[in-house]
Amino acid sequence: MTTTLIKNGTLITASDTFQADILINDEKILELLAPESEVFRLWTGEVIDATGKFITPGGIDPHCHFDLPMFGTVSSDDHYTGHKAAAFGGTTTVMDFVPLAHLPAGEGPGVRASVDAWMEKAAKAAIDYSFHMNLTHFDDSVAAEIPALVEMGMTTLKVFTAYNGRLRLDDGNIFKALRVAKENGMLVMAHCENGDVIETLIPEALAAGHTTPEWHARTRPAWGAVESTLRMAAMSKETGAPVYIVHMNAGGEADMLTYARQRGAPVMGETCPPYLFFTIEHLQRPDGAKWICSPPMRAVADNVRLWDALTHNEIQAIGTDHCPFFFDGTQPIVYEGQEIAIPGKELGRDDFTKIPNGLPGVQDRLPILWTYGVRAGKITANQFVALTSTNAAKIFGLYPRKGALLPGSDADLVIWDPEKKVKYGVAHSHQRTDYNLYEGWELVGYPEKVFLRGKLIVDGETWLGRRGDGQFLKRGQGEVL
Ligand code: DUC
Ligand code: ZN
Ligand code: ZN
Repeated sequence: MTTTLIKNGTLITASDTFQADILINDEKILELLAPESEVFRLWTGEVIDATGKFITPGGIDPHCHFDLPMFGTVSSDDHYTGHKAAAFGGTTTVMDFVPLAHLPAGEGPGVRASVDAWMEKAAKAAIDYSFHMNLTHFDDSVAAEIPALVEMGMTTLKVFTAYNGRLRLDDGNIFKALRVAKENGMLVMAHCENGDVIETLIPEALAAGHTTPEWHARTRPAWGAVESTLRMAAMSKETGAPVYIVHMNAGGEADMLTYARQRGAPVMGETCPPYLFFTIEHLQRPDGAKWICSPPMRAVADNVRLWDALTHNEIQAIGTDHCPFFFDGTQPIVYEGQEIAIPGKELGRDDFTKIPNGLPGVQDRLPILWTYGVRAGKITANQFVALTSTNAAKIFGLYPRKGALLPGSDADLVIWDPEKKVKYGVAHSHQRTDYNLYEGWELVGYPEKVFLRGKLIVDGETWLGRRGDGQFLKRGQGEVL
């Protein structure tokens, strides 16, 4: 049994900021006591002095894609490298999505087989993790396997209103899936774009000779995301099934979310940092492929509206949609002493439809939001904790084990040096790719020590975590916030 005392820190939770000493016993927070309390004055065990430091619960990123095959390649962080990068950025729990395998006829719908295959990939986990199930086809046999997911602790399904003929379910099947989710106490996550409009615009753009990255955004219009968000909210209200809109990118989506919530729809929303900072103009740069993901970057007015929605608590969580690819996957980088190159964005040099969709971000999320959200006065430090940790723990059925600084919670903690200045970028990042979206950005405040269930896994620039130490988290029913 190991016990550690973290003294003199300023604790920041989703609701309060206060001075307290934290006693960690093995994997759990045992006690929070007022500074200089009698018990701790007599303490002879290990002490970490956090004078002048902030302490937050470990970040929870509910939206990642590790080791995901797509576009003839694979997202370049796996369940070890992505977890390690997350930890360096102060995140101690991640969730990623299990693709639903299409098995040959007679071999069942494939839900269990798909989960088993993903469990194997995640055996190298370095932080705690959990899965969502992608519902990319739906019929009675799939519906019959859904209760087994709940037993396995996977209480979330993801549906897509885009990617026709691949990932998309039509509205009728989404409606039926929502009913099944409601019966089983599950949450449905939704990727909202208008698949029919996209599939019309892409061939037209290519036929007109438009092949550059900006056409990725031009063929995936914001209004499609807006109406699809309202469509999902309408089905949520009709069925009573909670819905979580992932990666909200258009300002109008925030309007629709608020409209629906004010009318009692159990719908919640997530945005991701790139949608707060970048626009279609980034796709017009010579290296515009670095910003290609779906849904795409929008306009400054969308950045502004999304920030406003965060300030006013209209959006409940900030995930990353971490799905990195190399910018130039023909050139190796060195990761943990080994050269590695994974085909990436160069696959679409002459055709935007062939550029792998996805961005790095699992490490960047907390430090970028601290400086450019909290220090910039857009969100408070308590909102920062709510949006990046506590709300996700509640929504996804992990609270108060995760996302809290409470006696009995897992001792997942981040000790921040609020004065540390960092010129951020790829050299500072442990994400396994050759670029960073925030290259050269000046940060003030950075995670200094990160604990996973009481174990110090990041100490400054030193990695103390290990492959296989991450635990699969069985989640219960979440809350509608
Ligand atoms: N969007 C991306 O850009 N990549 C992975 C999945 C997604 O929805
Ligand atoms: Zn998506
Ligand atoms: Zn995603």
